[in-house]
Amino acid sequence: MPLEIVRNDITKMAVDAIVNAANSSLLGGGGVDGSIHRAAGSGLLEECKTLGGCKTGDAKLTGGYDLPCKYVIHTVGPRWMGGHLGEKELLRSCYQKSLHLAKEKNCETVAFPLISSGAYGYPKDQALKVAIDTIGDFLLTHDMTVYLVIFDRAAYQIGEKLFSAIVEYIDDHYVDAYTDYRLERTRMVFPQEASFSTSRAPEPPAFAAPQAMPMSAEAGLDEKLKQIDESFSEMLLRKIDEKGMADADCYKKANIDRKLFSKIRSDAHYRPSKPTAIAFAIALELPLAETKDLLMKAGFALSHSNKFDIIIEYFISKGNYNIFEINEALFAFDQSLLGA
Ligand code: AR6
Repeated sequence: MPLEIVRNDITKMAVDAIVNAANSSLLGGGGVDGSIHRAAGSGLLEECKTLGGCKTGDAKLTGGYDLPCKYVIHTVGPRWMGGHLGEKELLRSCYQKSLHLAKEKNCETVAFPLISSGAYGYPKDQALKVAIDTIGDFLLTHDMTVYLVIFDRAAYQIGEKLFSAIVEYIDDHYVDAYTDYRLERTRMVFPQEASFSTSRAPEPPAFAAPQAMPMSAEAGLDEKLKQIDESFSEMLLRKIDEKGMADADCYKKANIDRKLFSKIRSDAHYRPSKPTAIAFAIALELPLAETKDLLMKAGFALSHSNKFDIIIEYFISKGNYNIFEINEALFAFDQSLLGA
């Protein structure tokens, strides 16, 4: 998955480069900076001393020393001063400069902490949004796997704040689903009676024992199999063509790795996971009914009995097809992310 949000300690990430939320001296400090220097050993500080510091919004690169990564990219985030002193642009610049440095060094995997969101006081919900938007923009034109590492989710109140509309939507639709489910059960158990009856549920129908298939039925099955419907990959490729999209635009918008896309392209019977199938529906900006058709090709449905599906439905119903924003919401609600 090109952009993945994970919960981890960044010093444990075995990637090509990790990014350090440093200060302009580059000589170490607290927070993630302190942890990175401790885990890397004294060689890192020695190299940092040769760099002549770093401006806010800029980034510099060193080796990884005892860390499991090849490089550390040190960037200096802005201190939060209320949001009117160019903090957002400076924070965007931290991500952009770091990503370009990583690209120059041919890094394929890079992990970022949530820059400025600790000692520098940038509100975490806004810091997360800037991170996701900026990394997302970069990934539209570059192939790389970027991990956004969230350390202290417990202290992290993004769900309610950023997504109150989604909370409301989930509440409404969960209630509907629950009510429908109760009604269904009542109908099943008590077909003609009032719902307070204590009668037992009817037995499920017995299944007939499997029997050997007669020759003519076998021939019929052969015929049927020849008329098999369009597969998931076939429908996907057709829709990409119909939209006049380039393949790369589609898989990037879907947060899907290029290699996986080529696999899907070359295998007409590829069975994607549900988050992958939905990711393509989002990239293609399909309305709800067409999303459901595409999902059905992969053997999935959208229902109102789980949050994941309701969140997807919420974004589609609002016409918001930004996969990174959807993932931000899915992460806030502890759901699987879209892409692969
Ligand atoms: N792995 C991943 N994320 C972490 C880790 C870790 N091991 N430790 C902390 N975080 P901060 P800033 C998260 O304060 O706000 C330093 O003293 C943390 O939860 O490290 O950019 C520097 O020297 C928070 O969300 O960086 C500077 O003086 C995020 O990393 C100043 O702090 C950033 O918190 C920079 O402040």
